[in-house]
Amino acid sequence: MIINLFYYHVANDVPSTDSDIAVVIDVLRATTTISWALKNGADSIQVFSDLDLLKDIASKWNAGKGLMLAERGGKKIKGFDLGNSPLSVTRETVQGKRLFMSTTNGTKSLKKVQNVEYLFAMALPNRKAVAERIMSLNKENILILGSGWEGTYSLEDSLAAGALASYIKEKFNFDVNICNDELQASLALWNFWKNDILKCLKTSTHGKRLTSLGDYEDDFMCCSELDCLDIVPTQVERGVIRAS
Ligand code: 3SL
Repeated sequence: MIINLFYYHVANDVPSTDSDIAVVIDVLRATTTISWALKNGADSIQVFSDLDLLKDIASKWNAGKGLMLAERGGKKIKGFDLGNSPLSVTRETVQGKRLFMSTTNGTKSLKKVQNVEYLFAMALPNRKAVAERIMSLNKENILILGSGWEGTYSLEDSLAAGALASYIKEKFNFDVNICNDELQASLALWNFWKNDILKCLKTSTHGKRLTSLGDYEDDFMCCSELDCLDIVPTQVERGVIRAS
């Protein structure tokens, strides 16, 4: 079987969304937070670009069964229950709840590919779990989409795209086509940084941005852990993600 892998840095780079599968990555930190929230028993995550719409929909949800999570520029937004730290989505806080979520870049990428038949959110902690799920589907065309920062390239999402492609190439008996230069470069990036993921995250522009905002050491540790989660965040209806 042939597998065609494409990687795009940000939503606006995606030429068409007619792939069989889309995998959205936002290492720092949206897809890491989504993966940990689901691991910790969140019922589901509903993603929004628009904050007013988010508030409106959340206000109609069962009282006590929803949480509003929003970040802009790396900071939690006033009036929301949570920001976008994977450390904040503890079992105690999120179990059984729907998270209404909007972030600067990650949720935009999720919206961009929401019409693809199979849509997954991936971060470094669930790279292996997502790779195994997508390979089990026996589909030919896989689009990997990073989130970047306000329309520009990000090192950490490209690192994770390379990590995913590398796993697929090494572990499965398929003919894997690396279909664009973005993904070739990501594979090279992964080979360069794979033994010091934490340093790569801290070296990235967004890593530096977070560092300038405060103490994000534990967030960096959490976001740089590889293959420690068995959760596959899967879109089950447009904009709604559940663990599978
Ligand atoms: O841009 C995003 O979607 C966020 O993940 C950014 S932050 O890590 O929460 O600052």
